Amino acid sequence: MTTPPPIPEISPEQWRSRVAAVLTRARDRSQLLTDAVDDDDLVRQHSPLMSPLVWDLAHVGNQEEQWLVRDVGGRAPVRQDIDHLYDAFKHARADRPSLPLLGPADARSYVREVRDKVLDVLSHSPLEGRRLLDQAFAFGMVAQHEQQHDETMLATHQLRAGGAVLAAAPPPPGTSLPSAEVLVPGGPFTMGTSTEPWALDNERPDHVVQVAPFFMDTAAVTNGAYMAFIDSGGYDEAAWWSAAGWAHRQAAGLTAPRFWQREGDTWWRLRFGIREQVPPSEPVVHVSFHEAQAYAAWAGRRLPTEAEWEKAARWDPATGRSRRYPWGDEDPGPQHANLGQRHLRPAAAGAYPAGASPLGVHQLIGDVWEWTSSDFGGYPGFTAFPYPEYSLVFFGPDYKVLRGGSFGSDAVAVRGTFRNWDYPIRRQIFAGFRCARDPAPGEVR
Ligand code: AVJ
Ligand code: FE
Repeated sequence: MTTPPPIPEISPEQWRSRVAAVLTRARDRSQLLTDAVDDDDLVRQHSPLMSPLVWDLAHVGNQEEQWLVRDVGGRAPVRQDIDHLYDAFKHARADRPSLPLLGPADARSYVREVRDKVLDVLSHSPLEGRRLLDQAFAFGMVAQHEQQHDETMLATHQLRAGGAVLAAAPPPPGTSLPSAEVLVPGGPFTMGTSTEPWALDNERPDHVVQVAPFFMDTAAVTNGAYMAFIDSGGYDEAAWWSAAGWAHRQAAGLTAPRFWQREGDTWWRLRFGIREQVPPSEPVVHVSFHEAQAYAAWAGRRLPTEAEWEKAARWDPATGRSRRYPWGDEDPGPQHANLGQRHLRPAAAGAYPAGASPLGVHQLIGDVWEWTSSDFGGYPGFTAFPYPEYSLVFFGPDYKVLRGGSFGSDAVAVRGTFRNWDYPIRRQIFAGFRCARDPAPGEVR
């Protein structure tokens, strides 16, 4: 049961070409997101929840400089003087616009200069002999970091006022699923990983978890289902909400997902500068944990725990083994999941049959991040690596875990074990949810 997924032996040359590919893909995305708007838009703060786009760009370069140029490469600093400006713990997002940040042209040339040095470091690094170097971990970490900020920048685009500047093809259409829910049998499964080369500290180590039998929805909750919750007065009925959720719903005046507007009987939404009718069959997105939890209670269901989510996503009933992804051990391809900002919206249920789990749960990876009922914490045996500010300082009851990635997440930054977290009131992230339930008495032997 604890047999880890097979990780093929990869030569240093193969690691180098893989690293170059993921770093280039991340930079292409960062450039697309920052070249899409003018300089005024780059330095402006589009929401107090977000940094100016030009901060994200230089922050990505500064992290890359610190880990790969200075630490891994042992090279002289490029711009040590600006470290403090791009330290996320020194200045809150709301205060970042008033810092003496690099302007757009300087930020662009800074990240280019850092990247040129990093490609040189990569070509000379033995990629072994230190934990940071083994299996090119530090390079994978930096590529994931840039892609995480690319998703954050996409969220900033969604908050930005003005016309559309991003475009993408629609995702594949939905198909009907044979059932709305499946039974996930009770028993042990292996959660987390000790072998996935670029898994971050909070995904480690692997450990056996007992999960009681439960039913998991085969698809995420749709806009249409969520409209029924609104129409039935769900936002006005305290009984569906937790105490904290209800207090927040009252204080923030929540009445619908973020970016929705009602006109008569029709729901409209703003999506990257386009106003459109809310498509009923797409997964709902831009809801807080509290809204997800209230919907689930209204529906007579509940959110899955993080362990339940991961068992539904990774556990293979044929072997008892946990796989890297719902579809198996292969890296995500376009047939498996809606990832990588290829489409700027979630896909309807059944759009990725090749990505389903062995139990028949669809679209666990991609489309929308899925809120779980679990607080963010360390697995038994957790050790912070390579720095406590990635995960450790966020452990505790303030943050809820989200799983699976969204249409805005890149394949390098999502896995069956990947863990995201945010405050339960946040809605600017591309978050939706799916429901689970306990078996009725006598329903499962
Ligand atoms: C894992 C998405 C919560 O954006 O705060 C980026 C990722 N950490 N830079 C975040 C991260 C440092 C992190 N999340
Ligand atoms: Fe960061």
